[in-house]
Amino acid sequence: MLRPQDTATRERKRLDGLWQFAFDPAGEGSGARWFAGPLADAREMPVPASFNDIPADPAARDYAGDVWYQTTVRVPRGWAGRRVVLHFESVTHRATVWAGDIEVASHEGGYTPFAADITDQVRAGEPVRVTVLVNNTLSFQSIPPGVIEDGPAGPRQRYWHDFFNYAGIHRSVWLHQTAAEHITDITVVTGLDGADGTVGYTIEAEGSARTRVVLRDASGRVVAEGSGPRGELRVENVHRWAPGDGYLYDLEAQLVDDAGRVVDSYHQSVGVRTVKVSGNRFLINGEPFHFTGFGKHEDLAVIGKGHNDAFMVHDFELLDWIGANSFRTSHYPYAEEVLDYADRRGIVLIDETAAVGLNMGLGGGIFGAQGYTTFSDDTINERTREVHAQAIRELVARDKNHPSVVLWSIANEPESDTEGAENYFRPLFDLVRGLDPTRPAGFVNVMLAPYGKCRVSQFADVLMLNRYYGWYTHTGDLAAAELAWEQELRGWAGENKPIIITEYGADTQPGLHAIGNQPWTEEYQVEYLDMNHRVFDRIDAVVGEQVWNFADFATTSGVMRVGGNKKGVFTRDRQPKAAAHALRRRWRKKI
Ligand code: GCB
Repeated sequence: MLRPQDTATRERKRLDGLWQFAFDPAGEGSGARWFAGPLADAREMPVPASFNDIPADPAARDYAGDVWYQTTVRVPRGWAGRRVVLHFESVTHRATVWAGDIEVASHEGGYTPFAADITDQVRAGEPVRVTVLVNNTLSFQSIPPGVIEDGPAGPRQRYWHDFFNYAGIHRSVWLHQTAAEHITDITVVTGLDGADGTVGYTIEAEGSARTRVVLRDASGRVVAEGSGPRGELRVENVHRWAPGDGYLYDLEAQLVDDAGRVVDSYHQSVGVRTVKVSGNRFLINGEPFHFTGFGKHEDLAVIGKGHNDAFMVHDFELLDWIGANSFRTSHYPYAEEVLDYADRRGIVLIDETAAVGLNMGLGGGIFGAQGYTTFSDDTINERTREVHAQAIRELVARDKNHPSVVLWSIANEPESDTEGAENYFRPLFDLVRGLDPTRPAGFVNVMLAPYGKCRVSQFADVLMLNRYYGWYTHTGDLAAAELAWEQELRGWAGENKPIIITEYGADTQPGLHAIGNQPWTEEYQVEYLDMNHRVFDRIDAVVGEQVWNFADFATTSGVMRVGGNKKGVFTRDRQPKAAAHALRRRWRKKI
């Protein structure tokens, strides 16, 4: 699905701002037709933002169920005769949308876009009421999963992932218009041929107009042209997209009618680069690449998972400051602004689905409900796998053209040491490979399925490991942790695949100090990271190190969490802990 753009033929209007909002704990709004008029007893709620932390009310924070958002927008006068579309970049976790009294869309999955053609529901120059029913509950058939448990004080939402279940309209909402004949999708695949580059393209469209493409360099000079819905362009002496050098070309796709008029125009940025796994090397443009960076979160005080440009730009400045060349979009697809910005900044991404917490053995009662079997007819089952498959399809469809994305992660820390896991994941790996044969794919392995026990890593091109030796095991004993960690890693290194350590980290309370070996102190976080780095540096197959986490973030409450997860190298408001300076010394030396 193409993101709305302003082009020579298209216009868009952003609907962000304060919307009307109401909780619907009884789930009565649909039956009572709340969409058919102004929401009763509504309060104002910012879009984009999570609703949870906006009211000063613990019940709002922990709310599970239906909530309603509503706004009224005037369709611009000049849009008469045009195709009008309502586009949501993300609504967490599911949504039903009405334009006026008519239901126009529903969508499952909290982190990918969806749209509705509302041409028949609107008139140019007239207002239209837009109502969105948002539901944030997690079940065994949602991605991520969860369960509502009945307790003595009423139902409670539980889940197996270690970040707060923020919900709401998290990203921008657009009204946009195109011609009836319009481009519906663009796919680009780039290659290198000596000093030249190739840009394969496929343009999908509604209607019978001819397709034309023009490729311009960053200065606007035309470097190649083509016609027809698919083809390959050649760029002499190409300026490659590379880590640290986010050079982008602009591919303009046009639909041209019989009279030679351009009826649709869409701009797709293109970074010309290749990605390949060869033995235990991860190659970008044929060169071995070593990932430095973090697992991150979309997580901010007050606005929760709402996208915020100021924090995005600041976070990328901090990545640059610390010498990070990459991050993982743990544990869900991030806002498209972030992907676009990573393209322009030359930051390398591991792009992850929201399949986190498919592991009922994790957490020892700390993160969520216990006593379930992960894969079974009553828990994570075939229906869940179909929801998961759809999440993979929507992720690849959304992000396939980003040069920054070099690796798909189809799940974080699922159960992976059982036959059920093997059967669950085999078709999902087939799916992701079929959708995108140009990028490697993997999943993130958990320490409960160590080397020798994991039955899913056989499907992965790259081994992504999360390990907490010296934190969750061997706590406070870094010497023993170092031995155990090296021993396990040497096993994985025998697989002849690249290994990226996608998580290693220690909770750290900023300002807490001690001479040595005291978990939670700033010194311990530094010593813990140093120990890990000694291990990595001894093992050739390790091609990446991404610390958990970039910044402190919100979680459910629990005895292991002090005001959230404190494994950040930066605090939640982006102040460096001692570890940030230590990482900077290592990563800025260009390992
Ligand atoms: C993990 C998870 C991550 C948690 C982290 C932790 O393995 O992937 O979501 O936040 O551990 O800090 O426990």
